[in-house]
Amino acid sequence: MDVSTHLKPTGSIVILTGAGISKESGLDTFRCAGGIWDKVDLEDVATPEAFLRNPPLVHRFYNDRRRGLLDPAVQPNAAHAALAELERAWPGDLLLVTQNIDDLHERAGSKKLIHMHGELLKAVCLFCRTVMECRSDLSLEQACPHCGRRNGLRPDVVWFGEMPYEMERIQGELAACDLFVSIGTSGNIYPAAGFVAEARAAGALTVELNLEPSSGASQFREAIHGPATEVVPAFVKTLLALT
Ligand code: BV8
Repeated sequence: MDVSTHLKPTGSIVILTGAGISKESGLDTFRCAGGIWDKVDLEDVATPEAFLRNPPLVHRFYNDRRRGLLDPAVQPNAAHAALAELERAWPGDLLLVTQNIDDLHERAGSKKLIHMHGELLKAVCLFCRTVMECRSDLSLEQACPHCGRRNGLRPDVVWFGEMPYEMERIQGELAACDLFVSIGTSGNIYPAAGFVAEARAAGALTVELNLEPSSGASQFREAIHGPATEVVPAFVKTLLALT
């Protein structure tokens, strides 16, 4: 494996995760058979226009997912735990960028983490822009606890047509990394799907860990296919054997 022969223990690593890493924790993916976009049209629930058109429908979509995430049966899995261990043990820089809005990486212990598509357990007020914890249902009728206005609370997630969070920081890390690892993402959503090209242009090794080849599989130098709870711990073990 090129990683074993080319990556130095002082190398910097950027990891991108998608819905596939949380699948074995019991959370649905988007584009697999029976996934989220098989049940609802993203144009109806995951755009600013959808929220303006029918806020109760959008709130119901995210309220259902938030309740699902808070089900005690949903716990971080061995892949989340392996990435937290890698952050603790890797001597070089490491940044974990997730497209996921669940909190399973945090609960597994990851700290150097960016939620580029926001967080299901946070809400934002359209009027005062305050971001707050949110562990119960949201509705328009609720008043913002900070400015007191009603009709302004929405999930703090990035919808289609909205700018993902911390893009400058992410692109700076991609331009400087020695290894880019993509885990559990179909490679269909931009700008995340373009990160592999940015990392390659910077001279980084690029590896895809996924159940099956993603849409961007041909752009990766290496690919390891299988369930995340198997391939991620094995890959982390290979990396830590270099230190
Ligand atoms: C933006 C909301 C611009 C929260 C989501 C080119 C450049 C830039 C933008 C675009 C572009 N082309 C098109 C666009 C627009 C658009 C886009 O990408 N459209 C697509 C349809 C082409 N992008 C945007 O709108 C983005 N914004 O670009 O803004 C801008 C510029 C200036 C000023 C303002 C704005 C915003 C994109 C974010 C949208 N929000 N979600 C939520 O509800 O969750 S996207 C949604 O898809 C989720 O966030 C999800 O994370 C993301 C990606 O999906 P995946 O995570 O990959 O999940 P998927 O189901 O697809 O795949 C799962 C994979 O796991 C599969 O491959 C499967 O095989 C694998 N798997 C399954 N089980 C396992 C497994 N792997 C391992 N183990 C297993 N057990």
